[in-house]
Amino acid sequence: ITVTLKIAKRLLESNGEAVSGQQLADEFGISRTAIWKHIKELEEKGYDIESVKRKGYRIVTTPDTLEPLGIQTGLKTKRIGQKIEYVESCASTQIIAHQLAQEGAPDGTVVLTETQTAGRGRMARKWDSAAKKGVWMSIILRPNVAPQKAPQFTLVTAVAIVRAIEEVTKLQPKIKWPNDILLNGKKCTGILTELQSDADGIQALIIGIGLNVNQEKEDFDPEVQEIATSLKMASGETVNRQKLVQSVLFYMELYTQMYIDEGFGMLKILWESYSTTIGHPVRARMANHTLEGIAEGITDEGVLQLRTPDGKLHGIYSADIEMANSTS
Ligand code: BTX
Repeated sequence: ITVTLKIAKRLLESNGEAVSGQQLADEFGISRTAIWKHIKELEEKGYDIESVKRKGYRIVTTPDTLEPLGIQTGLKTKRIGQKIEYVESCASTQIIAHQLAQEGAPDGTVVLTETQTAGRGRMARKWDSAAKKGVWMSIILRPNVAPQKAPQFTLVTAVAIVRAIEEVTKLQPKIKWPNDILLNGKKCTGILTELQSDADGIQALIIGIGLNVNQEKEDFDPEVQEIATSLKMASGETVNRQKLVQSVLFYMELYTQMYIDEGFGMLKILWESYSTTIGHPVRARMANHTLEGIAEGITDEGVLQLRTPDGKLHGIYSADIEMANSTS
């Protein structure tokens, strides 16, 4: 990173205390005038820096970007996010992450962008990714688990995101099986888990997360305006995307490690506690038939258990779920 960014990092790590120009000059081995020029450069980049007389410089706010410096300062993880690939714009962070994984990127590598021109959902659906209003991110994990354990990472990711949203805002999101996170019944987050595997097992999991943060209704594509929401629309407050990413990465590290070490048990309980589906009558639309019944729970494999009125229990692997008002 450049000297300018190193100075920003130094100021951010002083926990709100001002650092004098002389001290910075000594530490970086350059003149006070040179320090002042770097400070001006940071201000041009969008940093709000206060210069306190006789005390020095203090960063009041950082620019609203997802650049690694802002994310990594104050990041409480050991693995996830230690390496961040940031691009201002791209087709899809999934494409970049797949490429990096193939080139050997380490476990925990994160790809972040401000906007995607070809963001994707499951089954080649489109993911609307408004510029600078959301978090468009892919995480590369290299867990030493069997390929059939991969689908649960989507459920574990959903729990991590709900916890992060709860921590950073006052909102209480719900999870709709398998991978939607909802606020007031509308979708605020999508998760897409993809796999690179060979005869030896999982080479890499590429977990794509699309989190609507500060959009207004009109920032969404017209075709999703009625079904999508953002944290700002639901809470009425602008949300700091850096803090949100830090929190998501923290819970991702905590819960994916818990899943790898201890299995799905505890996480299943957490997942079910956040779910809108479990305990309710639902309609599951599958490729060529529809089933209605009560969603009783999920199995350790993440399969939805649906009991139809004739008493039979069905395992649902893939479907679109709607809440049904009655099971008759
Ligand atoms: P999904 O298939 O469950 O959901 C896709 C559907 O969601 C779309 O067909 C559309 O109806 C709706 N939709 C599209 N955009 C939005 C939006 N911004 N908010 C709410 N609803 C929307 C979900 O797939 C998985 C999405 C993963 C997105 C991330 S972003 C970073 C990474 N890169 C990438 O290309 N995809 C992932």
